[in-house]
Amino acid sequence: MKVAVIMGSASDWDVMSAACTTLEEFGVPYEKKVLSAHRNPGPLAAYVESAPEKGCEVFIAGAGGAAHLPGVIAALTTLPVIGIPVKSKALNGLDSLLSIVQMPSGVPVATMAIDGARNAALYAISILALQDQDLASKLKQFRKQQSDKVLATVL
Ligand code: RP5
Repeated sequence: MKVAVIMGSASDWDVMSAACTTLEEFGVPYEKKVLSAHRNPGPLAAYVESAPEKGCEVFIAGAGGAAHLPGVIAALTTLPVIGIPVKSKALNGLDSLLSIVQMPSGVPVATMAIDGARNAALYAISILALQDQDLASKLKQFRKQQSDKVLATVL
């Protein structure tokens, strides 16, 4: 795998699945896992610390509420961590967003929009594309198709 996709609960899957389908679209090998920072701190640490041995180069982590999962992962690795604030029931994801985006200086998490799982995968792909010409070409082609689609719009 190149990317580890971690979510705090199976209830995050409806949002997080978009990251996985996007990675599949680009042929990026990934592994998905449900591991909670507060319910499974030990197994989470073991997973993050062993992921590089399996080829992992980027982490994508999604959580909602007091969403400390991406920050805890970032504390355990120097690999890039991309955080997805999952929309919560009580505060519509504002709690998740602020928990993830406001990382104290020294341990960064690249924070996406609320429920921004597709962009998380695209950002992971941009990182991997720095060292992978095929992936860089696919990404350029994707952007061109996206642009062409807008330009071809007839109202
Ligand atoms: C977080 O709490 C999870 O990431 C999820 O977004 C939220 C609710 O989890 P469940 O109570 O549905 O398991 O840890």
